[in-house]
Amino acid sequence: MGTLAVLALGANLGDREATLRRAAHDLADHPRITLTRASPVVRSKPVGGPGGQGDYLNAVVEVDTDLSPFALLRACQEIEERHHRRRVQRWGPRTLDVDIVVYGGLRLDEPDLTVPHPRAAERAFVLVPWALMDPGATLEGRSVAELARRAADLGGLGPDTVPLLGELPAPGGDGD
Ligand code: PH2
Ligand code: MG
Ligand code: MG
Repeated sequence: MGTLAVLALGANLGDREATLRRAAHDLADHPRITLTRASPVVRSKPVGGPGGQGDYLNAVVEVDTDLSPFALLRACQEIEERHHRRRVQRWGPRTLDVDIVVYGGLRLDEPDLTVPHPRAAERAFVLVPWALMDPGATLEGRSVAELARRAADLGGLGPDTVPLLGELPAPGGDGD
């Protein structure tokens, strides 16, 4: 048993749903990452960034990993690159974004990585799928579901959700 981390996935270019699904499988296939839960996929209006972007699909997953936060970040970036992420413009359209939302109870503020994610507590496109995945989840002592209800972008979320993954494969390894 390593550390439980929550990762946020977003896509607004290309075959968004297929990309999110493949990214979840890529995470699950990583030798040092076990995918423990996955949220449904929600549709969301873009928050911030240049105008004229397409809608996003967003989801979150929970992983169990013995990677350090920076190694987990690197793994997320490798998966983004595999799905043709190009860093052109801050908050610009992207085929895939994979962000670390929380890493256990760690608080970290480094130039390349801040956890908890500095904007997660106010973004319905992270909070809503997270609360759907884990209704009892908390973020720094606050209910994720309650934060979701208060998020300014809540109205930009579509009412429809689709599953990210079917039943998760039982994690391998040597049991508990
Ligand atoms: N990601 C951003 C900026 N804005 N808006 C939505 N709806 N979904 C996102 O994933 C998203 C965003 C920066 O990473
Ligand atoms: Mg992001
Ligand atoms: Mg990112």
